[in-house]
Amino acid sequence: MLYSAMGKFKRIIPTLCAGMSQMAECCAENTDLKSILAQKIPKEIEKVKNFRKSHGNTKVGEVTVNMMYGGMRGIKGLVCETSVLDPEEGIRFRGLTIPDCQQVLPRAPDGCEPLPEALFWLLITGDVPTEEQTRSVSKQWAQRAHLPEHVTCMLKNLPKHVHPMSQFSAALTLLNTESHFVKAYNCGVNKTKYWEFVFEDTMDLIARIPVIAAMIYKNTYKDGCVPDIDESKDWSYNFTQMLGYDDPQFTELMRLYLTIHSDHEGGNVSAHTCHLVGSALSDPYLALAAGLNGLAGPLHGLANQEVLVWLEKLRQQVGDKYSEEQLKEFIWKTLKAGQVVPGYGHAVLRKTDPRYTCQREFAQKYLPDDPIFKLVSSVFNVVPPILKELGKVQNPWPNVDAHSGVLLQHYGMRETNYYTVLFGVSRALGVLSSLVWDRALGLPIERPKSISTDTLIKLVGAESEKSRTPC
Ligand code: CMX
Repeated sequence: MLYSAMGKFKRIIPTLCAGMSQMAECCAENTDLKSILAQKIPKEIEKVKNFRKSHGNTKVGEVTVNMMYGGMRGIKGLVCETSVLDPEEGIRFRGLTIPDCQQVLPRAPDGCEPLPEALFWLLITGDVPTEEQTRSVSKQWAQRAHLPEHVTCMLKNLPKHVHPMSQFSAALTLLNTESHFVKAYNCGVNKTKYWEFVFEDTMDLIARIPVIAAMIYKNTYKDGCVPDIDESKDWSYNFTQMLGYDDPQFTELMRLYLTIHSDHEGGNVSAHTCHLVGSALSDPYLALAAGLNGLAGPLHGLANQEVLVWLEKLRQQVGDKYSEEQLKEFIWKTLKAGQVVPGYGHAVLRKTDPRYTCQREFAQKYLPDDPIFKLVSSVFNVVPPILKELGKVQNPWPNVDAHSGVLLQHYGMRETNYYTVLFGVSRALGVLSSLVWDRALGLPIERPKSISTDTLIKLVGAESEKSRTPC
């Protein structure tokens, strides 16, 4: 039985849906995700093999000197199946936009937002799951959530001033005692079977992450008690209960939040790091921990913490009745101090991030009168023209991080240092889905070539420039 919203969706995007329903129909009765992947993987391996055979030496782009010094921006150097980021349109998860996902992915019985379990199924298989398939993932994650004593003990004993992202990364690193992949590798498993163990680690990891995240929250800011998981409920419900939030609206927000932060194609810092570290056959626990260490940087995921801190400073200065002039003055002060306006700009996007837009829609629906939401909206009117005026900013529009904090604080989560942990819980869905496919396709260790400036100068035939460089 196909999920009921599929019919509605087919009317919206007929061509895409024809392919999708075909794919889904062949697997729709099956709730065993691993066996579905086992059917798909050989076909995908064959497809890539044939493609490389016929087009292995076809050029897909060129590399300029600026690209090499400029963070490899624009170099097509990675393959990522789970999502694609269009500069104008924003993210598509396996071809579906965020509004598409909101329409077709299964929801909780009492909810309107997609379940992250369903998004995970979509990311890893390419199919929209049925309600039964989604429920089977919720159940598996609830059943796999147990943490070993050494991890809970370490978390309990960390000083409270250790940043929640450092706690998160440390816990994941320590948790690799549980890795199926490590055990299988040490027993000499055949490499064609690596993906199966990475898949098992992925399922365990995603199951355990909300417990780790809740422990960090409760130990650092509250009473340290984390309630048991209810196996009949979904991943986000259990997570919000463990965090100590009883409000069904906050749970709905988490379902949306955990869905939209999951994946942003392969080249962003967290995704690329996880892929890179995994390519050395470091296990999924270590690869994810590495990715999250990247997410913890203020130019990447930590920007959502930075935004709220920045908004709070702004609010302290201007209060709740402010003029555009006051906002402009504050923004210019930030820029003149040599800082970035957090939550604005993007390395790939050139329009407002649809992840910003859907969070704004959530705020308009549930918290239209929240003073910080109003401030976020006013800032949106003022920042882009100023960033354009600077002349160097490629994208003056807001990204996902400009809006997430205001929603969290509205429901009482005011611990800004914690916000990136929520981002990390979600990001695990995307980067681990890709990691399973990396091992399934047998991708090799990543090792691009680097050269020195002098070699580069020689390579492009600019030796005369070299002689002009100061000693
Ligand atoms: N405020 C001020 N200056 C900005 C800016 C912003 N929001 N965004 C870009 N710029 C500046 C850059 O710092 C750079 O200046 P210099 O040439 O003096 O170094 C110049 O504009 C060109 O940068 P760009 O090509 O437009 O942007 P990049 O691809 O190099 O960087 C990003 C992208 C996101 C790091 C940058 O826009 C930024 O720092 N934004 C603020 C932090 C933020 O919101 N990060 C979250 C991104 C989303 C995520 O990963 O979660």
